[in-house]
Amino acid sequence: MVESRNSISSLPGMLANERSTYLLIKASSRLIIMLCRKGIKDLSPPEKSKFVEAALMLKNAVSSQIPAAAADGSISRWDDYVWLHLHAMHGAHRGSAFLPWHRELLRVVEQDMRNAVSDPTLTIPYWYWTTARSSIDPGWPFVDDFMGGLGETDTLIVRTGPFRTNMDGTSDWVLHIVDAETSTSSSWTVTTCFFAYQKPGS
Ligand SMILES: [Cu+2]
Repeated sequence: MVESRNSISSLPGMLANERSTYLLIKASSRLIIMLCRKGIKDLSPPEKSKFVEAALMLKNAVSSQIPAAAADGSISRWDDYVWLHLHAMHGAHRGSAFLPWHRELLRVVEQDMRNAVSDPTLTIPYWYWTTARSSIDPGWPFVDDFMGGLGETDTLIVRTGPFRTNMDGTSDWVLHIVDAETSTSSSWTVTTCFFAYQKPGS
């Protein structure tokens, strides 16, 4: 039974910030706190920057933990997930496993992101893509303080935002795991799909 829905800030001493909403669920005699993921438009600027920080931490500061992924070039935990997604492509897509497989993947990624920034309330936001379809919508993810812009028209290389590739080639989001089958185009970074496997060229 759902008891209430409120800001976590009203639970002093438990999870002391206002970043997420929660559901307080009564199961038998226990109260369970279930964090609720938000739409992008409902994220505050600090929430956006914390999410970006967590992604960059997994990409650059937390080492790969899957030996087979490391053997394929993964150097970080984020690379691990890109590798995992790429190698699960046929089993995790176009079938009944699609939803549960991705749900579990995101749950694990989300927990890793929380650990990376020591924030147990961080949640992966939603993109309501059926309504947030252009930059005039506050839920549009491809902005410079979140996923970055759409990228160059011809190369698709992202040039703005925290995941950009600079004109001199430097970047905080260097691609290490690539899809050999579709390697002709430029990079799809997180700006294209949160867990899209990535193509070389950035
Ligand atoms: Cu997938």
